Amino acid sequence: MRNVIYPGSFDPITNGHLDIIKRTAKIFDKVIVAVVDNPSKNPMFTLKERVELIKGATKDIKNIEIDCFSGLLIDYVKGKNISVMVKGLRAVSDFEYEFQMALMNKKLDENIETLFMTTNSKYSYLSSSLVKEVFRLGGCVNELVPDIVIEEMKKKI
Ligand code: COD
Repeated sequence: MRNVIYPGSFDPITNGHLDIIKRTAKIFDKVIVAVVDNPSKNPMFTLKERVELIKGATKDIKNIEIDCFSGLLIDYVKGKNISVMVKGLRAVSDFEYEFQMALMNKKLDENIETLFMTTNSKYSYLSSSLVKEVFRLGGCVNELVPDIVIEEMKKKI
């Protein structure tokens, strides 16, 4: 069975994340979406809320599991006995950051591979931070995040 881990903050999940999840789920037997516990980043949504939003947005995908982790990603991946993780790439700026993390993770454990999946061009400009900023300032984010995310953001603001 080929399983893959898709790690991130997902604060909140966007249609860009969802697109990567759906395409990855077609390639692997199971996708584990791993939500990082990063309270120092002062997220809009708690860890539990982010997990619930992903569950809601992916309920039609059969081969998916939602989990969370803290500490080093590589330790989490190793603990799951999985050897592949997938990251999304939007632009050169993503590449520089992701490439650095991939090499560091490789240094920490040479048996774990990072695969990169390019963004869907529809979502190449999309990030959780921009969605939150636009929403806070009253802009429309209807086609950028799942409906349940909009409902929950309304409660926060
Ligand atoms: N289209 C395609 N891909 C996208 C899009 C989009 N529109 N938006 C985001 N993505 C990709 C990102 O490039 C990323 O790969 C993934 O989706 C998740 O994105 P985010 O923004 O939710 O999550 P990040 O980038 O904040 O997550 C970073 C990690 C949690 C992976 C990282 O901080 C981490 O590994 N933390 C654990 C501590 C650790 O091990 N540190 C050492 C690393 S070497």
